[in-house]
Amino acid sequence: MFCYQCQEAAKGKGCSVKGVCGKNEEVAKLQDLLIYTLKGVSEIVIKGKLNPAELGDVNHEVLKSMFMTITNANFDAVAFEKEIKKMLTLRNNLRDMVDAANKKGSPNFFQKLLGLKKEQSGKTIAVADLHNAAKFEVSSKAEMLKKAATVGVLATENEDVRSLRELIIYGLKGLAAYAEHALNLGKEDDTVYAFIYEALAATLNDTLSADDLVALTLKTGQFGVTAMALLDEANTSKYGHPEITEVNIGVKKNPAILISGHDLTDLEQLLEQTKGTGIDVYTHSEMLPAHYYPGFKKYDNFVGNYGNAWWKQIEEFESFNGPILFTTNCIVPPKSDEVRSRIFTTGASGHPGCVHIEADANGKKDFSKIIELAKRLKAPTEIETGKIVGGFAHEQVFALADKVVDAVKSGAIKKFFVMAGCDGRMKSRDYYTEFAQNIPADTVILTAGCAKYRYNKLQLGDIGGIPRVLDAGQCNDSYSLALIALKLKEVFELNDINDLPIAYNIAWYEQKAVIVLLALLHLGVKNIHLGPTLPAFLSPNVANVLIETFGIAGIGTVDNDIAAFMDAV
Ligand code: FS2
Ligand code: SF4
Repeated sequence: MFCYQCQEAAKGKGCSVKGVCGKNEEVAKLQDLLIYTLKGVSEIVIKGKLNPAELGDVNHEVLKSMFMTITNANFDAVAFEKEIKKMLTLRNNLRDMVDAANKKGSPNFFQKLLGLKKEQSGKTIAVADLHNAAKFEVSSKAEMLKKAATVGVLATENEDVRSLRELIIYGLKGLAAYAEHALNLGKEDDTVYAFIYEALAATLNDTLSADDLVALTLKTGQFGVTAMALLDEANTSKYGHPEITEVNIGVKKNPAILISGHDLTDLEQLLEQTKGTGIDVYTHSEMLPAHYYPGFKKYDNFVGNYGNAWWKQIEEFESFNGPILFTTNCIVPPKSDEVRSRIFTTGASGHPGCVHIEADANGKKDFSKIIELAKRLKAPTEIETGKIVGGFAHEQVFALADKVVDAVKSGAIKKFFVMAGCDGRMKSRDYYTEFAQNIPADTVILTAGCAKYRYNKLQLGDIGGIPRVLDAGQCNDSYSLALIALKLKEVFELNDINDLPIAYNIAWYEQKAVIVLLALLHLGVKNIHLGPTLPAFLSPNVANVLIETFGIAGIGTVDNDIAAFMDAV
């Protein structure tokens, strides 16, 4: 195996024996083969000139497949085996579709007479001309693993081409995750599917230059913005705009279910099914921002947030005592059978030994098994008390715009720090807590994603009633932070988003942070600092392009970085 898609890649280079995340060799290889299959599907769509608007099931399954390969989403080899088979069937159906269209559209007698080529007469691809990704066949797991060993990341020999291809693929994985959440709420955009096919197919194309791939990387960022906007629209049209909300971090006396991950439709269904049962529901990690939506406030049993960022779950799930439902990443493989027996997965997530709950044809999920188990288990053990405040997504901040603008004009707020992204278990991430503690008192942190847990429980106070940590929501709500920046640019009548008193010090871990980064680059944001380490998948040359073109930098010491940020603009 070889995997270097996340920030914890072994020795800063890549995991080659077992993932630091817990992913084993078999799952890593099956993930590689699934991605390869998706590239083949994409080539057929592109070369066969198929219309993504007519490919419903294929589009949806591509999103799910991509999402399954995101770090910490799915550790279940059986689920990958099934998904590869499903995608191969869909791929072969597409090929047959193009073949049939070819036959129908072959030049007729008159076209031949006029010298028209096949390309001018219809959808034309000969199976023989397709890339192996669009043609290979495997029927057993052993064959899958054998094939996978030849098609992984290292199959691309040139390290710069490999780096750019993987940067695009990781961005697409994040994009697919956001598009899948939007889809679950009934919102989709065919241009997003069209781009996924274009970009995946391009990663098979050996004739593309590094410049072509850099352009495609930026286009990935453009569609990242489209997907985040789509999800924002899906979430807010269904559940209302997030508003300032205090969330309880202590516990109540009832038995309870903990819900983790990012999917709000899963949460809604769980709340509907637990209503009136005497079972409370707590959010975990990236699900915390659900409390900010008006649409969830009507549920009396939606009582608080339990624990911290994903990587602390080994201890925190022990003390939660009740069942846990993962709607997406980030799963840490449980250490005990007892905890494993309390973990349920759904959607793209999965783990061997944990019950997986599938949706029916209408997207409905039956969570009764989780509820029954909760009734038999103890209430959560309290691990902390108090409240945290959040809900500063775009509309809420726009409502406070006058106050914010006055504070900037009067000098009460000197700078904003965008500290969105992910948290992780590396000790070096203490940097972010220290950074938050040490930035001047006249600065404000804008956050989103699970990165917030490094400082959202510090008592950093407020500036004239504006809290010094403004949490917009989940990692995808980084979109809100971009809208806020664009709004401030408009209010202050600036030509360049980089002239605002906003500094970007982003923590990354998995591939959703990659799409957030690419989206910010597409929006013209420069001088983003990325930590705690730069991605292992950036070759020195590709890293240089990012440094020279966009001013991307790593992190240094807290004191030096704060001094440099405060000196800039
Ligand atoms: Fe955090 Fe994990 Fe949000 Fe990532 S809980 S690192 O999934 O996407 O962020
Ligand atoms: Fe290693 Fe990260 Fe890949 Fe897991 S996802 S195998 S930790 S690089």
